[in-house]
Amino acid sequence: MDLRQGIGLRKLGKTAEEFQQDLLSNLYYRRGTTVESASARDAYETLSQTVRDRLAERRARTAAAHYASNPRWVYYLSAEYLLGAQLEQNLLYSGTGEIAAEAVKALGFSIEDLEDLDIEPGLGNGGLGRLAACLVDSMATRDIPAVGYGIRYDLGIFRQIITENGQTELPDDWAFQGNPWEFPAPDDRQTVGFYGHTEPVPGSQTRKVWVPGEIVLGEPSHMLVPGYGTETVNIVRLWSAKASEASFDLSRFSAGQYAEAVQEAVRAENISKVLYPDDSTELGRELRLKQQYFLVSCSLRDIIRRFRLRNEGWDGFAEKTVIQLNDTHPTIAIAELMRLLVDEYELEWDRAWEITRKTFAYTCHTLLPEALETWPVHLFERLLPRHLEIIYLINMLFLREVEARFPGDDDRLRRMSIIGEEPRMVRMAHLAVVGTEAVNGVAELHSKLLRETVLDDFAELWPAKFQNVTNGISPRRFVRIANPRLSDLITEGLGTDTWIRDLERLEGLERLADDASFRERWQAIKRANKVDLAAGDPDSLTDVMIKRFHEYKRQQLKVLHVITLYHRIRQDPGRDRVPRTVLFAGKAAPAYHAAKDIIRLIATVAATIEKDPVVSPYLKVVFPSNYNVTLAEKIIPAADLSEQISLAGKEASGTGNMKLALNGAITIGTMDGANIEIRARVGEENFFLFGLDAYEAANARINGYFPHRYYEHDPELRAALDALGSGAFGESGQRVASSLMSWDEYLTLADFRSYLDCQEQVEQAWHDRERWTRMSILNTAHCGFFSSDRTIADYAARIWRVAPVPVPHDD
Ligand code: B1N
Repeated sequence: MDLRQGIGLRKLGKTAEEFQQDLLSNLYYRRGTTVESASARDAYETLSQTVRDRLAERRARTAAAHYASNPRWVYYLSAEYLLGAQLEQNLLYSGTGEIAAEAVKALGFSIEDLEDLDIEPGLGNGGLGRLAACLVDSMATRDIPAVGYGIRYDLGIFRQIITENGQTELPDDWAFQGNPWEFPAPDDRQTVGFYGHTEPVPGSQTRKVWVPGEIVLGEPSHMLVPGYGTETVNIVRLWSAKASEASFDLSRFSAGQYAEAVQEAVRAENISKVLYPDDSTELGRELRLKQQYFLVSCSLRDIIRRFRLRNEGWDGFAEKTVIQLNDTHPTIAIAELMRLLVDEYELEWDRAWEITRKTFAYTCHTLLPEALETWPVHLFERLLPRHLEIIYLINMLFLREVEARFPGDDDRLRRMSIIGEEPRMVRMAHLAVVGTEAVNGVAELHSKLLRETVLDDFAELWPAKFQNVTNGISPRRFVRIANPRLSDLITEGLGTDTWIRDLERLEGLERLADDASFRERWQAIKRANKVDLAAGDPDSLTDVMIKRFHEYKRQQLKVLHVITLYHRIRQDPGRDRVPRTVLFAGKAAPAYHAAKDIIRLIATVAATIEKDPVVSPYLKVVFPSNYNVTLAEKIIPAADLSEQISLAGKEASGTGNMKLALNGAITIGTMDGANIEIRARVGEENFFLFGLDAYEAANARINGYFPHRYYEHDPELRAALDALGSGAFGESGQRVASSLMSWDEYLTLADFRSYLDCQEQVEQAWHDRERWTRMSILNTAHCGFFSSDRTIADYAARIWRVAPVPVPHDD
């Protein structure tokens, strides 16, 4: 199928000469400059356009194939996307890497120089946002008709600078110089209402008219999401808030009141101004609820518009549409679809409810109580008055259902209600469970704990609704792009590169773990990656902990380990030791003071060790600034040891654990999240396990947990905490110590000894480098399951019930 034939459009060429021609043409006619005066920026923009054009052609064919087959669609709603840098990915996915390099060279630049100008859109916080990006990648790779919807924040996750004083935050104006990967689509703009009041509709029990008090426009633009090794190119559609023309107050402007004249417009556009920089916590702020509703309102209207292109009426809607809610952030969509169907399209309530419930599915990403979103009823009532009425009605009918199943069980009604009492709150997770067809957790343990704890009443009522879909990661970005050396060796070893699309094929590496020359090359690649990273001695054990800073993840446990190593070296300087480079990277929410104290403490410990000539030959602590997808791609290939040391039962899944294991790092970890599944696959002899399990951890307080006891009974722990308490590592260190000694919410001290003993085993294994390298190869070989392609196959088969729609080739 060649869409261009009908309109006589020239086909974009596959040769280096043709690519070069297009590059020059873009340089002259779109960029408006010449070869002689082209800057690196000109070259970057022009190269990006030239690559983008090749994907745009595939995008047009994809859209045509989707239109022709009128398929069932997946719509992924997420407040966050961490897509990563686009240029290298799009060169790979369009197969233009080599010809592009040649063409760019002729302009006097190298691809690597231009890749440095390719800024990643940091439209997310951490794992949840990056998961969304991996899933859209895999949906395209699996030819699933899908659109990802999100918010185009002007300012992404803050830029972090680490100094001896800890973290400072700067705004991330990521698109300051433009974003060549984006297609604005102002024609598809939507209108969103907020505030106001509702009015009854005469003769109707359920219909209402909502008269909003504020109107904001949502303007979409999209980024292309190509599949790997297939023709499909899907999109992620991101909404920007724009003030309507009417919000500019011309009369005030004319009277010289310039600030007042634009006040309303500024307020409207603030909706998509900045990403909330919190992760795994909930910040009950009005602007955040506004963002959520803005995303949902724009996206649902767009989904309905798209449905109407090929379908009439509402009968087919739930058959043609599945909307996946990425955590509770877009859950207001359930009330919004009801509002659209009942109020605007005048469907009967029961029919609307049947359609709504069939359309949505919900993924929960946490167990932490502080991350379960709730909104004060009074805030909801003011901002979204009609939605609150709809939620009340949904709740009443739902509680009737519960009452029928469990008559007289008032306590159960209270527990399950969508509205919590004292203070009155809307519980978004309850709305998400009630209004969807399927609910899933993100790793086996997490899904089980959801059923047994936070959502137990719901699991009892609707057992079939609850499922597990273990997370995964894109093998393209986190192996092929991040680690080209290892990728080439794997391809050579397996005799094929099909593993990039079919990651379970990595199993074929198992037999190569016994091949001494293969092991030698494997080890040499790890070393070369460490040289590239330039974080420390490439022959030292590179021990990495890269993730958001949160007390439940227990960076503080790692710090206690580092301080203990420091003490041991000082006490016995002559002994032969395993040299280690401990690398921390990650951001803390700006208002999360305890996490920022831990960052500052690490910076102080790093400086103290650096200055100490006795210790520094064996131990180095590094903390590069501004951890993001781009930096992760540099660190992960260089890691020997992967720290996954959260308190069991707290990390829903983790995905960094998968990225590191797939790149041959060996995990030291607890029985938490997906660690358990990694260990089951790589084998217990290839995984360093320590600590309490989730049930032991949950029972610890019940049985009486006194952190002081551990302090008293463990001299090394005592020495570390005393050093912190003394102020030797600054005031942050004192605060960290006092928090650990007084309450220790995440049982750090309880797991200290087990963790230290386990680190001794790590060093034993490291001494035997042949053994270590074997373990490393086997980690990669057995982690193929953690491809997000498998995750998507699971969602497609068990939750979405969608089939792929192949896009025909161009010749
Ligand atoms: O989602 C990831 C998991 O791998 C991690 O274990 C989990 O911690 C993470 C509120 C969150 N859960 N909840 C959030 C993010 C932002 C926000 O404002 C909560 N992130 C996770 C992918 O499943």
